[in-house]
Amino acid sequence: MPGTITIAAAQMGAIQKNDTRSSVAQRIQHQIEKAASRGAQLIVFPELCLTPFFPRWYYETLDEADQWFEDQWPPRGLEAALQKARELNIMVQISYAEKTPDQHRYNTASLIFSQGSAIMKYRKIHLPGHAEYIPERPLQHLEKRYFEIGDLGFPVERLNLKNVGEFNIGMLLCNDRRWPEAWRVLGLQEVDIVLIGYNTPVANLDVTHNQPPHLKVLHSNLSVQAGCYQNNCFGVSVAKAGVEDGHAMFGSSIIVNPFGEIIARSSTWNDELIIADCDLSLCQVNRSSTFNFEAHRRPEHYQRIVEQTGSIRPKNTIQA
Ligand code: ING
Repeated sequence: MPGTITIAAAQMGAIQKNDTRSSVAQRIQHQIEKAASRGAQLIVFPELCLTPFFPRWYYETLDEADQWFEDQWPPRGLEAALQKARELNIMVQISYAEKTPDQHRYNTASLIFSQGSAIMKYRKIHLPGHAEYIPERPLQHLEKRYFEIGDLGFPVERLNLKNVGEFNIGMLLCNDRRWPEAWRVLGLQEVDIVLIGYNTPVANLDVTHNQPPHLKVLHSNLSVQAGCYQNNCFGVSVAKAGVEDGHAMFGSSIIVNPFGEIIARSSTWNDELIIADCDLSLCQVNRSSTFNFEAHRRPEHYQRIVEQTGSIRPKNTIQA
């Protein structure tokens, strides 16, 4: 039975278009050092933690957008911060725009183990927004233009960590957290901890409905709390917040336990570290009762979930 792992969610404030890589790397290293000094064994950074959320801007060609992509490992300028993490024996998850040697572009998260140089990678599967410029939108959201759909599935790896024991870890990115299917694929692999970075704008992405801002935070928290409760796992959901070049993104970084309870939350839109001791034995409680998948799931009735993409309403109408 695994023990307790201390996890740090390193929320980041805005990264402006003109911020230098060294200034961002210094912020990241500072959070790593602070987390380690507070006993964290794992630190999680937001989606696109090295750059602004550049999919809000339209670039005619991918070459123009490439300025925001990492085409080397470790990412340019991050060597010292990642070396410090190894010295302090803390695992680090960073997320960034990845350009592979064979010219593929992904919205990627990488978990760097504290021992050795091995990493675990996840490439974002649920890409929100659109691929072409839409003039009537208050804000462009061009992830479908710049990124390919992730090609690694939803991996879960089993790690053995000193002073903690063995546990299973998985990753999601931003919009993924809104899709219960993504959580369930991780849950069916007995994931114990799900790491999620996000950049979520306050402004409305939907031009037809003016959604009040408080619902943005509700839906972000709801998605993670439900995902954790229904899949017997902890969630570490980390925002890039603040106003980037005039565009506001909300914070509300949270750490959630397998009962769906928020056990730590941020209260600013700045660089802010939230830390929680996560007792991984709690993942077993509902896994052997309420959400014992083997005992209670009925896949023979779930065909639609895999066979259908869009929704299809009933063909016939009954005079009620
Ligand atoms: N951002 C947002 C997210 O899923 C979004 C996009 C916002 C979709 C609000 C729907 C509603 O949090 C990213 N980067 O996925």
